[in-house]
Amino acid sequence: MSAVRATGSAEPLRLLAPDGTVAAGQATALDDAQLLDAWRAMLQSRAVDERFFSLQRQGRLGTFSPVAGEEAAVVGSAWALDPARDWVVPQYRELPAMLRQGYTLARAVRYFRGDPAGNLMEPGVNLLPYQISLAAQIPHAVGLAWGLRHQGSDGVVCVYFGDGASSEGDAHEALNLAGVRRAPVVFVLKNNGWAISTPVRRQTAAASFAARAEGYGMPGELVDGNDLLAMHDACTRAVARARAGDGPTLIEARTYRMGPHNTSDDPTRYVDAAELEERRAADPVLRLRRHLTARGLVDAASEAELTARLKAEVDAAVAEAEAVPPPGPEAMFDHVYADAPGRMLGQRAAATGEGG
Ligand SMILES: Cc1ncc(C[n+]2csc(CCOP(=O)(O)OP(=O)(O)O)c2C)c(N)n1
Repeated sequence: MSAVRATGSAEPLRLLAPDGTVAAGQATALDDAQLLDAWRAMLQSRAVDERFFSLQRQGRLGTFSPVAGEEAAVVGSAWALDPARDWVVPQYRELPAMLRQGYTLARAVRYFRGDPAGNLMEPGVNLLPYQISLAAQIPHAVGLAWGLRHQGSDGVVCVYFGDGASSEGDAHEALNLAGVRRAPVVFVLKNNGWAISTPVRRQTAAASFAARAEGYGMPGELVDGNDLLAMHDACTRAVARARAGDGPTLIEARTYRMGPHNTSDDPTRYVDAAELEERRAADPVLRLRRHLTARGLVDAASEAELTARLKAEVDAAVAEAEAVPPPGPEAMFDHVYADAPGRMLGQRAAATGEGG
């Protein structure tokens, strides 16, 4: 593990160079099996992005936000958690972290087909559902973490949010409360350069989001979000601190959204083509491939075989989800209130044609 660095350090923590070499004097905390598992998760994410995009174009899936470009930020952080006791609170671009907690691909497909059952977690899956209302998940994460402490658990909550979400009042309130309560939270702010078409320079006048941590009385760390090893290292230290009762950490993962905001977006209208090309060269999958190849852990044949297997798994999950009958209109009203008010019962009756 690298030494704790000062809050507000101007240069992002980097352990894995773009050419795939590890910085001199740094040991890889992830062993070969863990590295290969992280590699599998990153390739799985690419396979899911590709398949879900095409399903949306065929009208078989609703709006979907691809992860492409952010795999190392998501996988590196999630692999620092213990899914048996730690929780993940996602935004909507962190499916690999959700899957590691025990969420299934078939459930994700159901979610994106508009089935509320896609948000049901099996017992023991320490995960909150996708959150579309920006930053609403951040106070939930702090409350969850604070509650875990009251229950005597040493569990840690890892909450994800974007540079856009960081401008919401909820983000400030949650970070402040976590600092005051020393809640065991790892805040992973994925700065991917964009909030739909708003560039990060219009999101903040500050040089880094990590520097905000000081104002909340917690450590902050700026990390190269395209570096699996650096993300894992920073998050491992943050998890250890939180577990030991030393409170929250804010990690800024500096990464890049290589694709569109979602399936309804056309980034060619606002992303400079030269910038995109440059950032695609820093693709986290390419970087990890170089590293694993040099270590003799993967080659073109093993990658092709793994990719084929992952694609088949995605297809099987799609088939499983599509075999479930779609929910009826009553599903819109379930789980909204314990005791639905009269006007909602009236709407339910009108939607389902059950009179009223
Ligand atoms: C409260 C709220 N306001 C606005 C939106 C519309 N909206 C959806 S995604 C998005 C941008 C979010 O950017 P960021 O948090 O950086 O995450 P990213 O999509 O880049 O991963 C906006 C403005 C929303 N979903 N919720």
